[in-house]
Formats: sequence, C-alpha cells, structure tokens
Amino acid sequence: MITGFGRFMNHESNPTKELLGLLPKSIHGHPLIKIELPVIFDECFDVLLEHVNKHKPDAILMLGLAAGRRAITPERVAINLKDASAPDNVGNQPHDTPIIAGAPDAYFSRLPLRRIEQRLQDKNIPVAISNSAGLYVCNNLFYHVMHHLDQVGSNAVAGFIHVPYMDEQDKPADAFSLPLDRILEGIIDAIKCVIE
Ligand code: PCA
Repeated sequence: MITGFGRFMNHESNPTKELLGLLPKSIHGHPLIKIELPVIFDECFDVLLEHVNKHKPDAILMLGLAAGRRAITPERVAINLKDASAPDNVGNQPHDTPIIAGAPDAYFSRLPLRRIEQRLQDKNIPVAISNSAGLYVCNNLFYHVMHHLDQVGSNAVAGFIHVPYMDEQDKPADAFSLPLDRILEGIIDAIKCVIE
C-alpha cells in the first residue's frame, strides 16, 4: 500500500500525488494499492486505516513532500509530537501536543533504510536517511501507522519517505528539485527493496 498527499500550505501541487498516478499497478507481481490522503491531522490516519483493515497490506509505504530537501529521504523515526508551523488543510494548527497522549515517544521505521540508500546511491539518485520527519501531518501519519501496527501486533513492513520538490512545480527560484520521473525511479527502487 502506497500513500501520498495533495496540495497543502502554499504548495499548489505535490509530487507524491503525481507519483500515485505514475506508479505501476504491480511490481514483481506484487499489486500496489495507491491512496491519496487528506493533509489533515485528524483525518489522514482514519482514512488510511479503513484501507488497511480492508486490504491487510504486507507493507505500507507513506510518501510526502519535504519542501527544500535536497534528496529523497527515507525517515528513520516517527515521534509522538505535533507542532505545526502553518495550519493543515482544515485550519488546525496544533502546538507542542502529543499525537497520542500516553503512547510511546517514538517508533523506528520498519523499512530497509540502508538497502534503499545503497540502491539509490548506485543509480546516482540523491538520497539521505533523515532523522526527523518534522512535526507536521507527515510525521503525524507515520506515528499513527507505526503505533497501530505495534498495538495490533502486526509485523507489516511500514515507513515513510519524504521527497524533494519536483522540477515540474511552482517553488522558490533557488529551491532544490528533481525531475518527477527521477523521483518515480527512486520510489520504485525503494518499493523493490521492500519486496526483496
Ligand atoms: N508534506 C507535509 C504534509 C503533506 C506533505 O506532502 C509534511 O511533511 O508533513
């Protein structure tokens, strides 16, 4: 199962929504279920959970835009905190608030981070493991998913990858970006690493 987001803040488009449309129906015989989630703190996980309960995926790869990043960045850790620098798509702007009160401080990604890093490096696709998924909707989704899998005792593979701006979108003149087809190639490689 692959998730992406649409527009948010001042970003008129989001490469992760485009990726959902471009990814194939299956990779190495494994069907991909692609889901666009709302950029809303209190809704993104509920929407995803319905699909997870219905399809019981072996792996969940969540994608989001990290404006200004200079590489495809698999995230190492989801933390139990939300602190938004701008409102989400329905105007919520939580500050210094746990995502789930009383739940663990953090969960580590279950993605094969080093394998993904190596695979992308081999193809000269900019890649770097990130130690923070931020404190906005992406980290919020990532945390909810990891906590859910932990609570239900699921051993599904799951994790989050942030991608940079795509060349094909409006962005600050000096901002780093990659061609969308290059980001797509990197994400397909990451999916292959998960399957392997
Ligand atoms: N990136 C934002 C939310 C949606 C997206 O694509 C984030 O990093 O939290």
